[in-house]
Amino acid sequence: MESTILYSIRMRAEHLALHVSGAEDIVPAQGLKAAASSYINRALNHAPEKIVITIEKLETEPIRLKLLPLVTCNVKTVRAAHSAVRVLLNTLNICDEAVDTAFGVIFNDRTVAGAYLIDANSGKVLLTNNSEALVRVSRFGLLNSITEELQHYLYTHGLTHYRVKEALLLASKVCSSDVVAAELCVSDDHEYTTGYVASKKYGYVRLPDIKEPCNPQGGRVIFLKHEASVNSIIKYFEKTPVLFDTISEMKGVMDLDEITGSCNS
Ligand code: WAQ
Ligand code: MG
Repeated sequence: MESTILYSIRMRAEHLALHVSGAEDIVPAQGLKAAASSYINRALNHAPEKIVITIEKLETEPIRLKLLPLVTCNVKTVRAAHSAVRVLLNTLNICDEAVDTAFGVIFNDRTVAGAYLIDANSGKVLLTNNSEALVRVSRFGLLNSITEELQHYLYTHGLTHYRVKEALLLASKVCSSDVVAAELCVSDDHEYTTGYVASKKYGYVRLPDIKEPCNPQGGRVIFLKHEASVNSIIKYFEKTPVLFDTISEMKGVMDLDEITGSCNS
């Protein structure tokens, strides 16, 4: 693997000038065709007017990282899921104002194509050059030799949707930064009602029923421990290539207090 030339391959598709599908990976040259073809198939499910595939040779070796452990929190209603979000975020030292700001930017009718950065202590949406610091997390992929193993673990827990794998990778890159307290995600897909709270401490915690079906609202928020390094953290999220080469524990369904309790030692 040492001297293999690697490429970042990214797809985005648009329908009525809105982003409707996206995907990305880091692969060697011989993996590009298969990746491009699967991305085109995926994009075609969204009746796109435009599909953009970008392929770029990586100029630096990707950092090798471990995926977050995964667990599904036992919540049965939207109300219970939202309360679990608050408990998880509060135990990660994210203040109630920050949780309120996050719910406000996620559950509204404005669709954006990136994640908001919110200060965990003040609850303020962070700004760069006087505009909201929306960040598009990019340049991450899964080492080919562990792709099947990860698929196997996910399938064992009934997690067959491609969204799970991709969100786990994205969240694992986000939480690898020491200035990140947590990430909160709600899909903007009408029918996809599972979201997550990810953090170094609790891993990737899936929350089924984070919204009602037929709700097109959604979004992502990254909570930062302190404001100082917004520009460098954006650069890390957007540009630094990260390749995941190790899988962490994949657990089944657990109660919230087991999840928080098991890590509170
Ligand atoms: N970087 C930053 N923000 C993004 C990115 C990105 N690369 N891609 C999407 N977003 C933001 C954007 O605001 C979307 O509106 C929002 O996230 C949701 O994106 O069962 O499907 O692609 O474990 O709809 C998570 C749960 C599914 C999976 C996430 O998100 C599971 C999902 P979506
Ligand atoms: Mg979506």
